[in-house]
Amino acid sequence: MVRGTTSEEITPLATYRRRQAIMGTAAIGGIGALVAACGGTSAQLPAGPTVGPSTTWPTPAPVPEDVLTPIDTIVTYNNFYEFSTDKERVAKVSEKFTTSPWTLSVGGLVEKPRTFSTEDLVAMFKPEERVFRLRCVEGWSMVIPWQGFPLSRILEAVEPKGDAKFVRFETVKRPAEMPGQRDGGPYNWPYVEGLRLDEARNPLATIATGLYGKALPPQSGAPVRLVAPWKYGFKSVKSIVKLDLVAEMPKSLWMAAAPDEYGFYANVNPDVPHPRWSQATERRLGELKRRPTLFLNGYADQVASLYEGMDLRRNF
Ligand SMILES: Nc1nc2c(c(=O)[nH]1)N[C@H]1C(S)=C(S)[C@@H](COP(=O)(O)O)O[C@H]1N2
Ligand SMILES: [Mo]
Repeated sequence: MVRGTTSEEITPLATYRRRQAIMGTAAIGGIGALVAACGGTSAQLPAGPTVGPSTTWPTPAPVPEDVLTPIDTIVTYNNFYEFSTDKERVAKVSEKFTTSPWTLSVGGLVEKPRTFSTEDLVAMFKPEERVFRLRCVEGWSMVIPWQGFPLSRILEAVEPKGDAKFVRFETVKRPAEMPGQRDGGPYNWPYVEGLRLDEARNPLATIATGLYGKALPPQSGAPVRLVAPWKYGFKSVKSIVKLDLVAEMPKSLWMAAAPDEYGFYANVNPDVPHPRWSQATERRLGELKRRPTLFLNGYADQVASLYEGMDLRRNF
């Protein structure tokens, strides 16, 4: 059962925006307090100030039909297999996960390899709020107000070399704290994901450090994760410690575990069924009726040009 789905708990986007406009950062503190109040979500790191939309990070405005998913739902219904395959247990199992100190090492085919602390990332790249839809390959979706910045800012700082063609992301490997990494099973830890370099430079490719105005709680991928809203959720790798520029397409954990079901691109596409189910519709958490899934999760204007000439029919 998904909690936090009664209509009173749902904040329409317009109301949320209005509250923010009226109360300024106080509203953010108030919303953040909600995160802390619901057990196991206390965040150790400040996300830094949320500032208004910037012209240097062009992203589409959220559509008015999108209603923000309540924070209780976002932080109690999670896919994070390192902790548990039970979505409603991830928050509890990840409660004591050490997210500070934390570093993200960026290297591989770059001129200026560099290790950033979470504090460096926040200070250098100044997270802003962006609302994106998240569509899981399993057929459910949410609408989440993230704090983040474009991944391209990190890339600019390290200066990819000419032969760099892909970005490879790696989640922390810490079996002592992550029971899912001790369980054996079909997964070859750490969780690895990747983007083509031009996808990684698209303004929608976001590095998130917070949600609802508060630092990410562990279950949401603290302290730093990818958000690639036009792709199925599994591409949005959590708790990243390593980012490498590479020449060859990285093999993701899911490509290794189930190559017939999960590919590299994993672009949201209602016309390409998963081998075991249709992708034509989705259940927006908090809604009763399924809704149609949108091509590229509704972000075609921003990202369709990346795939010109590609056969998207096998693009699962
Ligand atoms: N390291 C890691 N990242 C991960 C996952 C995971 O199991 N491990 N699950 C993915 C999947 S399948 C989804 S749908 C999203 C879920 O993000 P959320 O729990 O914040 O909604 O995280 C993705 N990132
Ligand atoms: Mo997912």
